[in-house]
Amino acid sequence: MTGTTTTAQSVSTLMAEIAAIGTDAARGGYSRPVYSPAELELREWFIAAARRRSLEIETDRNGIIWAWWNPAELPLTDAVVTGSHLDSVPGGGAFDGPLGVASALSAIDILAAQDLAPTRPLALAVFPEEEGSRYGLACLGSQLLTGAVTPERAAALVDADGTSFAELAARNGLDPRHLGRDDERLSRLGCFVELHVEQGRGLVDLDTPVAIGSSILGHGRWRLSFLGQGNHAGTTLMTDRRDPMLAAAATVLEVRRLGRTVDGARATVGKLDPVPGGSNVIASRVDVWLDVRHDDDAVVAALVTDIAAAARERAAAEGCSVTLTEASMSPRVDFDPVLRGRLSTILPDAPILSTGAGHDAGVLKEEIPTAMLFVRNPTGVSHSPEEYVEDPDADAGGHALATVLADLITQ
Ligand code: HGY
Ligand code: MN
Ligand code: MN
Ligand code: MN
Repeated sequence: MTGTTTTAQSVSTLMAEIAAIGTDAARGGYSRPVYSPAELELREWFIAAARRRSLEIETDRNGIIWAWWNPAELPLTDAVVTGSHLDSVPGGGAFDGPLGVASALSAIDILAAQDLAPTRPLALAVFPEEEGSRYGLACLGSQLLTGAVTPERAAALVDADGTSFAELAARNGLDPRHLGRDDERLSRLGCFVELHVEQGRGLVDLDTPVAIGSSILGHGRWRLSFLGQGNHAGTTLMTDRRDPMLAAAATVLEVRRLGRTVDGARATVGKLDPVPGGSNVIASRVDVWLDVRHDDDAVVAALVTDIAAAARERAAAEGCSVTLTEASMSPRVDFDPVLRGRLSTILPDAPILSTGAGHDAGVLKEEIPTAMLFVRNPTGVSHSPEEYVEDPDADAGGHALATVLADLITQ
């Protein structure tokens, strides 16, 4: 037996422990924005579970939690890392993020019960603000770690309440002056394998519980701000208006039309914010958040250009103006072919699937070999309360992850 002092827990048991944390009665599903009470409660849950497993726990300068399983007391280099995120989208599902964290804990229990002779340390990592729901920038924690996002850019991000990330980070024990690329931390890492709920129907159609990831679509987020003339809904004649809501609404329809003209493209407006937002007020401004994805980054860029041109036309038609601001752009990611090949050898029955969802594994790929495992979601729905994983599949995912980790830490 190597290194644990707790009874082994299955993934489904661990997931049941957090099922009540961050439920959103108004929207349905879960709302666990980064550093919200719900996400902080999940962090505490993770830390307590890691402590019960005698893991060495530390939170780094960017708020990433690292829990080390290193029974052979090896030097902290060339580590095998697994984990995911605990924050969610508003009204999201139970599994997007937490399944990868629970699977990592359960995998440790499986490894600890085996007579392994690790030659590499193992770390569980929990990355903050993967969804970018609070600050609009996806994978903020892992992007700070690698330097893909500068501390200046992160510190200046402001949430809907006007709280900057610097302020929020300081409130949660971080020093905003020390955010950013962490070469010492990165020097310890050897490879990263993230387990995640599948956010689609691939495994349902293939009738199998676990897949290996091949690639992540290129994906970005932009804000279109339509500017018009705010005014009174009752005293302003229809002919006297410069209503940005109309320009925004027409552009949303254009996003769908243009998105449909490109094979394999995903173009979405999921958030629209009129200012000031009174029901008896003609808006002065309407912000529209655009999400565009495709497995060819050039196609993403071309589609955004076309959408921006359509937005300018629709704005001009309403006597309004529009500005386009890029919030984030993550290029297409192909996971490390050698590591992916190794996972295929270890899990020969696991099919290979690409994903349209971004992940911290996509960010870390710039620094170390990364791979992903996906677990069957019978609804095929994600970023919504209907997201689901059946217990046997959750447990199968935990065992598959443990099999992969056992191989990698003893290589
Ligand atoms: O939006 C995404 O692709 C991921 O869920 N953060
Ligand atoms: Mn996720
Ligand atoms: Mn997500
Ligand atoms: Mn992720």
